[in-house]
Amino acid sequence: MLIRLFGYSLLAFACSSSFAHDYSAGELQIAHPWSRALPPNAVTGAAYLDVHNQGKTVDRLLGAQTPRATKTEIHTMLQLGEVMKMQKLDSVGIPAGGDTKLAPGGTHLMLFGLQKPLVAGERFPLTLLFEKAGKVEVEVLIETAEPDPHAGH
Ligand SMILES: [Cu+2]
Repeated sequence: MLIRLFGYSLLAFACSSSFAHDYSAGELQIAHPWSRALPPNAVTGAAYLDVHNQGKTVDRLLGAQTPRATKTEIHTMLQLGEVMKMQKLDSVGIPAGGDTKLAPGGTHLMLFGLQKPLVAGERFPLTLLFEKAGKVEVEVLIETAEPDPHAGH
């Protein structure tokens, strides 16, 4: 019951179109949260999304939580010689008037201790915590491949 402890956001709301998968909270717009479908034995996964900040000051993503995983961390990828390593971040900035993209190969939300396999087509709730915009509840769509940003969704 992690989600109950963490609480629901009063700031977040989904667009009215049944196909839209975007959220806004304060000065932030969050586009298409998604996660890659994984084999049933996978114990860790990742979630991705785009955040646009239409405000005049920077905001920061401080963390996230979902009942689908025991722990969620912000990670980035670091090139160490020949290998890419993941490194935990305390926060990630969303510049004033700018965008921050959480995507495969870059900054992502790491989901540790998956409570259920990530099956394509399913959705799960994710609570994002921003420094200024506060808590934002979104639904993560599980997909087999990275969604085309130019396709309507
Ligand atoms: Cu990671």
